[in-house]
Amino acid sequence: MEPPTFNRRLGQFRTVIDIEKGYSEPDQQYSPSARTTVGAPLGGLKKLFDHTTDPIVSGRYTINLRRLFVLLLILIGMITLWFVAILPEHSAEGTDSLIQNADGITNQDRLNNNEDHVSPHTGAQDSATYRYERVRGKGARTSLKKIQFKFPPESDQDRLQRESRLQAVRDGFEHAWTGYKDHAWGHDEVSPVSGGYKDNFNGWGATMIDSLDTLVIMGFNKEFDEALEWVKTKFTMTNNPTIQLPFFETIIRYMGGFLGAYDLTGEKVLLDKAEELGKYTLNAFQGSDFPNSHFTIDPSFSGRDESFVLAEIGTLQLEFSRLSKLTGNPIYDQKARKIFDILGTAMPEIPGFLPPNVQDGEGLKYSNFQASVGGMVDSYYEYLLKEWILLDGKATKYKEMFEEAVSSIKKYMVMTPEDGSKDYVILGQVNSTSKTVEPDMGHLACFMSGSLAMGSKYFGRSEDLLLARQVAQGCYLGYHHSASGLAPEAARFTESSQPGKFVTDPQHFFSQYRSRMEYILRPETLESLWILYRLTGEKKYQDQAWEIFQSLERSCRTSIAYTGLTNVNNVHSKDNKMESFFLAETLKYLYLIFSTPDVISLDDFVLNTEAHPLLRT
Ligand code: DMJ
Repeated sequence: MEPPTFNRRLGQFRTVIDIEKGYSEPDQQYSPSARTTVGAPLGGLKKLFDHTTDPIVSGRYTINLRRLFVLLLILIGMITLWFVAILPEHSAEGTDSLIQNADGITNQDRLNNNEDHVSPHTGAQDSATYRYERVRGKGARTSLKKIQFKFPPESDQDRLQRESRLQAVRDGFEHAWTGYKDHAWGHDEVSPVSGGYKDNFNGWGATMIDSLDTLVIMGFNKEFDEALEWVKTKFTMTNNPTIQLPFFETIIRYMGGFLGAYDLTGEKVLLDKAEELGKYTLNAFQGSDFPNSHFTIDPSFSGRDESFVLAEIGTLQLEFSRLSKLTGNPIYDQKARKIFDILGTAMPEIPGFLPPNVQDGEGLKYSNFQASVGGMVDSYYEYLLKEWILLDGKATKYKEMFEEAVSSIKKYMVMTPEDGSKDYVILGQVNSTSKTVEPDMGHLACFMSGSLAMGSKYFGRSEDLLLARQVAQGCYLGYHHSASGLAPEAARFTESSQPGKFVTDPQHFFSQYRSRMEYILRPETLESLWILYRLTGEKKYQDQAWEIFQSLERSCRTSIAYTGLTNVNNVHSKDNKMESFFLAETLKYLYLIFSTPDVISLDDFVLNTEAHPLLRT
């Protein structure tokens, strides 16, 4: 295996694929400091025992007294280091590593956490190396089987094409980041057409925090350090302690952003911020096991919701469980699991499907609702599977809940085109009582292809992989057939007289009169293409992603950054908005689909719904 070399153009290390393992890793020869530190002390010791002119006899060798003194000092130093730094950790491990608290967090976990807290680096080069290794999963531990495709060695031609696409995506991110930096630094969003900014997500710098781990993954180390400095010196959550903050967005963008960036860099301030935020988010739990949709920093201003949006209460589990693992404070993990445990007792009309609005309580019945995997419910289904993965397969109940939902998706939600094509399907909206399904699929629902694909690998459900491919193809066609090359917010089709089938528009694929025509730079289709590529190794998914990237360049790029469109069939309909998830997710998934597969491997990380990678430990 060749040692990795730093590629300045891509801002990252190039590695060579290790055929046996199926992924790339840096060669030890890379580290010059490792080599010198191994060689130098031995050489120094040898010199101490060289013949001298001022001998004290010691067998065959003569020893210089001054050198002997130096040797003794080194030995004393090493013994002190042993007692101060290494021994305490090991003795703690020996005495109570098996003690487990009520929530399954062992003291061994805490020790592992402490490893994470150790300052990872001492200088610029060290931090770059640390981040490089971390992005490639150093420190990940799991007992679940590996699901990524074992990629064979790449041809030169494929590599050149992939790297030029990777570079183009990286340039795109740099363009968006520069626009944010120049026009909106420290604010939530840049306005990509007019310039200026918006503060619509707490005013805490949403784009900054949401982008931290993307900066690390793409090797923008200097830019990351600038953003980190801003977090250290300027970021605050307490400016307005009575303002109502959206729980869901705060968790997925801010807490997820801090945790993802912490897991890739070990920068303790990021964990401190996540923990401080965690403390405030507990204010959302006001006499209920479910969190309110809004919370305040000052708890005396928090109200009490009567009903709860499923996606809002079912999309904190990854963040809260990881926060507990990293801090050793079990409260977050307990809150997260309690919600899923309650939802697991629900008795809906269709097994596995829950309505967009739910109540707090065990064994509740739900009927006559519109079931989908799109807006208001989407990431609840995503987190059932991902929480099971993050908890290393131990929460069997969540796997069962996920599988039950997948079985109902297959039975009630899948709609096929009337023309008989087997290449693609859509996931419609089901009435839970009549069981009728309508050909209406939101862009958000396109994430489901990726979850189906991962579930199929973990649970050996090979037919689910076929469905995942068909769903992704349906989502991709929504892009392929529009004038801008981008898919609408909700693609609606004409109903067929045959149940479970739909009719496509001959010109536009979806019906442009019935659909919600805006595209707000959403990532879900790219997310699924990335997962499918990593699980199957099929280049087709890279090519589709590349087509979408080119559409973004053509239809959404402005002189400042990238903008959404109010109508995907009109490239001039710029909405002057760049959501932070464009940098956190859309460009990240694009970058990852053209990276080597060891970068944020699905076998090392679980990504939260905002694409923040959480290390599996
Ligand atoms: C993101 O904030 C998250 O992916 C969320 O789960 C859904 N909406 C946006 C992206 O579309």
